[in-house]
Amino acid sequence: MITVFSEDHRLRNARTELHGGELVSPFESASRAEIVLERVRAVALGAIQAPSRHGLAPVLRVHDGQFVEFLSTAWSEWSATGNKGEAIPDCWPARRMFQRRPISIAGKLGYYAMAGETSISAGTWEAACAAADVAISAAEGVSQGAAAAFALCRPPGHHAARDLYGGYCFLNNAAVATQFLRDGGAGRVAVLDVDFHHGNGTQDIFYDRPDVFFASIHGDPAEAFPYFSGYAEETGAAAGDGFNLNLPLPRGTGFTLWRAALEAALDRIRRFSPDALVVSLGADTFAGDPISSFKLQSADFSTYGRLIGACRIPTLFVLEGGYAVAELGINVVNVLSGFEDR
Ligand code: SP5
Ligand code: ZN
Repeated sequence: MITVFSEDHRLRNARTELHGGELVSPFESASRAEIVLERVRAVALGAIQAPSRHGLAPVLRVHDGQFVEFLSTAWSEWSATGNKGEAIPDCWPARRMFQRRPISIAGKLGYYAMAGETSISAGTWEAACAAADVAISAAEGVSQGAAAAFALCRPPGHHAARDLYGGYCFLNNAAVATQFLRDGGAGRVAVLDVDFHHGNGTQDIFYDRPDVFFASIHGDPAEAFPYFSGYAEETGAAAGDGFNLNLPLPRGTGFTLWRAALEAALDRIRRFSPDALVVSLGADTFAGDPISSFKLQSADFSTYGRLIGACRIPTLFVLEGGYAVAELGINVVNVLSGFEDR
C-alpha cells in the first residue's frame, strides 16, 4: 500500500491547547506524524510519496468559501491585532443569539469554531492545505485502481464541517477526498470513522446526501467530545435520510463491544455497495490514549484492519486522531497491515 506524506505537516506547530483550564502543549503534535512514518518504513508497508498540489478547488467542493478565506487569513489578522498568544475564540453564537458573521477576527473565531481547545497559529493554514493535498493525492491512487492507499495527514480533519473548525481540525481531509472520489467517477462512497471521537464534520458535510454513506463508532456524546453530535438518532436528512449511522459506545468500551459495532457498520456498508471506502483512521480508541476512554489493545488494531480488508472495497485510509504517541505508529500501521493480510 502506498503512503502519501508531506513534510509540511510540521508547519502546524501550535504552542497552546486549552485543556483543563490551562494552556498546555497540544496533544496533536508533529511527533505523531513522524512516528507513524517511521513505522510505515519499519514494516516496509510500501512506497512513500509526496503529494501533488491540487489548489483550493477540491477543498471548496465541501467547504464554504468565506470559511476558507477566514482560515487563510486568521493568523495574520489575529497577530496584526496585537494579541500576544495564539488565536483562541472567547465568544460563540449560542442559543437565541444572532448567527451573523462578524467583521473582527475575535468575532470570526467564535463564529467558525465548534470547540475552543484548538489554537490557530502561524503556519496552521499552510499545514492544513498540505494535509488536504495528501488526502487528495492518496485518493487519486484509489481512483486509478489501487486496492488501498494511506493518507498520512496532519492536522486531522473529521471535526471540520463545511464552515466550522475545531477539535484539532481545520479542513476535512477525508471529506475532501470523498468528494474527490465522487467527482472522479465513484457513484457511491462510504466513509467509516473509527476515531474515538464522533466525526461531526464529515457527518454534517454529507448529512443530506444519499451518495455518501457515513458510519461512525465513537464515545457516547453524552459523555465525550464533541458532546453535541454523534447520537444514534442522527440518521440523515432529506434525500440522505438512512445514509448516516452513529454507533455511540460507553466509556471503558473494550474490543468485544467495539468489534460488534464495527461488524454492524461493515454490514451496512456492504449493503450500500460502495465503489470506494474512506476510513477516517483515528487510533485514540487505544487503551493508553491520554484524552479518550476506550480500551483497545495494539493487537486489536490488526484484527479490525483485517475485518475492513475482508470487505474487498477499494479503500483510502486517512489519518485522524490518536495521542498515545509512543504506540501510535504501531497501532495505525497494524490496521494497514491487517488490511493487507485479509
Ligand atoms: C481529531 C481528534 O481526535 N480530535 C479530538 C479533539 C478533542 N478535543 C478536546 C478533548 C477534551 C477531552 N477531555 C478529556 C479529559 C480526559 N481526562
Ligand atoms: Zn479523536
